Amino acid sequence: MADSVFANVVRAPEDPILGVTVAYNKDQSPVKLNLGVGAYRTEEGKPLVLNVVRKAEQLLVNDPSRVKEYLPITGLADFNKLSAKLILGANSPAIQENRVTTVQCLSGTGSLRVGGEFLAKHYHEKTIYIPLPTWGNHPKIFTLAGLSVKTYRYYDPNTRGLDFSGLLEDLGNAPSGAIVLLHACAHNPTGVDPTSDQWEQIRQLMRSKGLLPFFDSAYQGFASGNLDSDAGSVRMFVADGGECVAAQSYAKNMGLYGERVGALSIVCKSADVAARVESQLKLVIRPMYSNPPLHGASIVANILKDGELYTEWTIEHFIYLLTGTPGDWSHIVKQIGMFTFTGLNTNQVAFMTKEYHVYMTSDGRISMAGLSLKTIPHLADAIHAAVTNVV
Ligand code: PLA
Repeated sequence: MADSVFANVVRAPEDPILGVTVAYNKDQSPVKLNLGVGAYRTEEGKPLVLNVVRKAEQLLVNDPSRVKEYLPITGLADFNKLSAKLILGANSPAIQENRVTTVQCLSGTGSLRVGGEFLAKHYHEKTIYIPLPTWGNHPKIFTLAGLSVKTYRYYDPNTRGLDFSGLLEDLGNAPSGAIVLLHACAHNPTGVDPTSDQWEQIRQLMRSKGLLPFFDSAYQGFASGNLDSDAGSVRMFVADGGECVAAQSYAKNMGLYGERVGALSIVCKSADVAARVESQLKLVIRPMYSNPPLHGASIVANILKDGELYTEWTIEHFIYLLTGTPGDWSHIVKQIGMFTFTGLNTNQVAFMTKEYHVYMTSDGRISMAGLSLKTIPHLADAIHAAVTNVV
């Protein structure tokens, strides 16, 4: 047999986050626990679908007038309008003045990628600053989008809090016009967010240097439990009349992970600019995946536009935020969002996986949403053993 034409393809490593699920799926142990990917689970560790999502889905199924026609390149119009309102606020002047363009994209990741490619093509400064640390996919997304990626200091391991002076110093030294990736709330993986006063100082510094804010909003509702408060950082930057970019994901806050529902909004100075920006976004999207999927966006639109379902969503969502918070380490209580940055090192993580079948990313991040009352003792044992046996 002749060699494969692909014989020189080298094996790539598994993804640092999604690869944890691959390893977990292979484990046969009955006590195994997956705290890798940020996804809500029931007490039994099964994936959780919100009731309100089931209801909205049922409405779609029961409606025979619904067809499977292609969506426009920019996606479902209702979904886009409602998404802009969710992040910018119902009474946002920017929306009223028609100077926001919103396009439906493939969840948060797709929104970041489309936004990145648009900026690489049409924005004058090609450097994007991302926090250190950040979600592991950020540098890959923006590099492949054609931007050059640099970091700014964000987390201080000694205080397990924000390195605010480092952040201000690094953004202060960034070239004017550079793009800055900001986690709108519930920073992943650290769970550390700036206070409103700190956000205000960041805003002033960024505006004074003409730095372009690119918000990643993957956890709206997870930091405070309140959708509006969690969009406060974004709204602060819109209220000053300046421009910004925002990527939204419904993966976590509506539990729509696999439906891949998200939106990219670009807030511009005028309606005329927004229209031209949108025309170029279409040129980015069309050759990439032509147009986005219909089903998930229809679910979101149904929930967001219906008063009753909307209320149900906000309540149901909040209840799941309150499940399982183990440990009494003060940083765990202080850190917010879906994840806890435990401070466990790579060796301790490897030990916990090998000896206790507990799966998490090697940086020590655990997804709190993967825990339940039943599994907390097992995790506590595992952490105790790791901390006492492994340095
Ligand atoms: N932005 C941040 C900060 C994220 O944490 C994630 C997902 C995304 C964007 C993208 O999510 P989406 O494309 O599914 O909308 N982070 C997860 C999953 C939950 C992942 O890595 O893909 C995580 O476990 O970190």
